[in-house]
Amino acid sequence: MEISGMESKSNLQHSLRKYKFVFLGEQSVGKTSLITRFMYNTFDQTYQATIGIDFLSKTVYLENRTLRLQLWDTAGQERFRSLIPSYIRDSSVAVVLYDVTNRKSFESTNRWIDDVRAERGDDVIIILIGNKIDIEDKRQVTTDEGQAKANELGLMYFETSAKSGVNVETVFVEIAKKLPGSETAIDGSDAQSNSARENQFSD
Ligand SMILES: Nc1nc2c(ncn2[C@@H]2O[C@H](COP(=O)(O)OP(=O)(O)O)[C@@H](O)[C@H]2O)c(=O)[nH]1
Ligand SMILES: [Mg+2]
Repeated sequence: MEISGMESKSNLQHSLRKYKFVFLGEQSVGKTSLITRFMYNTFDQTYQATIGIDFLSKTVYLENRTLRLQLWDTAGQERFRSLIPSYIRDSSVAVVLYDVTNRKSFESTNRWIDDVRAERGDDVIIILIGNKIDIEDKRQVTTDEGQAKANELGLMYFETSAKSGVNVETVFVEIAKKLPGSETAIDGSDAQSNSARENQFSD
């Protein structure tokens, strides 16, 4: 459906396509920080544990398209892992993060990628992200290693710093360009327990 400038706000909101993004990866790799950088362009050094799963929404305008992104932040702790498959189930995009200064977090990305493939097969865009590239002197995973894994598994690959903001916008723009048309978009009927929070934070 064509979105015209004359349309009323409620109609416009109704016609927006929604895309569910899930953010996965070990605890402390920077999932919440990356989302916060993208949403509010801020960074908070203090660690705030994500409790379970929560989402925020953001509307983005890109190449004549208006997209509504639903960003699902997950906790990497083992005690929440059993929840993950049900959240992956209707996702359009899975963003799998590791910390470039923590090799173990890089190795554990395979588990998350396997979970996504198990639930979504090829009906999902998977992005591998090496975060915290501002900490160059403690780097344990090279850019080439990250790129090689992404190539092997057929994923998009980026390196970011949620702290400095480098590449964060680029990641979302490049993903948005790859988003398919309505066939795999989430429709408007996603009212659920998190909707109060969505309304609270929507822009
Ligand atoms: N130097 C640096 N620290 C980061 C970066 N991203 C996150 N952090 C820090 O790493 C810790 C964990 O980040 P958080 O976003 O909570 O990780 P999550 O558990 O994956 O959600 C926090 O202290 C953040 O401030 C980054 O790009 N660079
Ligand atoms: Mg978190």
